[in-house]
Amino acid sequence: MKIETIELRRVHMPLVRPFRTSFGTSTEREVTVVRVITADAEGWAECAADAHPLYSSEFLDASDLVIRDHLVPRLQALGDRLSAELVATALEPVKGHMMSKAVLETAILDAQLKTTGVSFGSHLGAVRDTVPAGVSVGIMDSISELLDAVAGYLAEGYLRIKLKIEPGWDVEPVRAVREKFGPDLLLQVDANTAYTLADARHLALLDPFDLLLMEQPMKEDDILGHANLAKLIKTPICLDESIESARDAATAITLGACSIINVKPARVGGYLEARRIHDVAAAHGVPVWCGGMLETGIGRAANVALAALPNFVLPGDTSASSRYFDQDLTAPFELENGHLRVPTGPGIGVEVLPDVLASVTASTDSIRF
Ligand code: OSB
Ligand code: MG
Repeated sequence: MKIETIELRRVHMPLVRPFRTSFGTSTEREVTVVRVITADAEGWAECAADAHPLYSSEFLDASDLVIRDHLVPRLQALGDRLSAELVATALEPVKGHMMSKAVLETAILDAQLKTTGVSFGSHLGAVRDTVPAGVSVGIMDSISELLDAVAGYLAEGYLRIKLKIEPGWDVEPVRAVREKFGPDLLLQVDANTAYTLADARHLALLDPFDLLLMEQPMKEDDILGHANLAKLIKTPICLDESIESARDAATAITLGACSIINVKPARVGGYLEARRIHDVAAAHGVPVWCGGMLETGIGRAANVALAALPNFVLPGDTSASSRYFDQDLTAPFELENGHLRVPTGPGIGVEVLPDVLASVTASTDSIRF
C-alpha cells in the first residue's frame, strides 16, 4: 500500500456527564483522530490515549510526538511494502506506546480493508450481527445519584452494569445497586488499580454480591499479587491494564492472576494483537469482553466488530454514542434491545461526519508520506 498523507487531528468532545474513576474525573474526551490517505481509500482511527497519563503512561501530546518522530518514519522506511500486517513488527523496536502504535495500525487496516471492500468484522472473524451492550458507571457523589444513573441506563436497555470503585466507594454502592435491582442484574466492578493485597479482606466483602468479575483491583505489574488475591476472594478477577499483549495474557492466565480478560485493542497495539489475545484466552477456556476508552463512533465501530468474535461471551463496555456524547463524529451507535449492530460496510463501516469533525477540531497536522 502506498500512503500519500497521514493527518493527525486533535479534537475535543464534551461528555454528556462527568466520568469519575479511581484515577480522575473527565468532563471531555480529548482525542487524536488519524486519517491515512492513499490513492484508493481513506483510513480512519482514533488514539485512545487521554490528555493525562493517569490510566496508563501514555498521553495525547506524547502520542502525537511519538507518532510523528518515531513511528511514522519506521512505516515510511517500508515503502510500498507497507501493509497493516507489517505495522506491529516495523514498530516493535520502539518500546511501549501501544495506543500510538494501535491508532496507526488501525487506520492503515481501515484503508486496506476499504480498498478490498472487506469489513472489520469479516476480517477479524465476527460470528454475530449484534453485540450485547454494557455500560461503565462512574463514581458519584452519593448512592442515590448512583441508583438514579443505573436506573436510567437499565431503562435504556443496557444488559450489564459496571461500577467504578475505589477505597471508600465499593461495598456500599455495590450493596445498594444489588439490593435495588435484584439478583438477576449482571453486575461487575472496576478498580483501575486502586487497591493492594493488604485490602484482600476488604475486597472479600464483595463476595456475597455475586459479581461477574472484579476488574484490575491492583497495580498493572502486580501479576503475582492478583494470583494471590484470586485465592482470597470468590469474585473472579479480570485484568485490564496488566494485559498489553497475547504473551501477557498467557502469563496471567497460566499464573492464575485472572480468569477473565478485558480486551481493549488500543491497550494492546491494535486489533490484530487483540484477536491473538482472544485466541489465547479461548484456548485456555478464559472468556473475554471488549473494553472501551470512551471512543467516538470511529473507534467504537471497530470495537463492536471485535466484540462479535466467538469468545467475547460477556457484554462489553461497548455503549451507545448517547452514553458519551450529544453529537458523535459518526452516525450515532444506538441500542436495539440492549445490543449494538456490527457495521457491515468496508473497513470500520461508518462514515466520519466532516462538518461535525471540523467543528470539534482544535488543530490539524499533515505528514507527507
Ligand atoms: O478502565 O475500563 C476502564 C474509560 C477510560 C479509561 C479506562 C476505562 C474506562 C471505562 C469506560 O471503564 C469504558 C467505555 O465506556 O468506553
Ligand atoms: Mg478497566
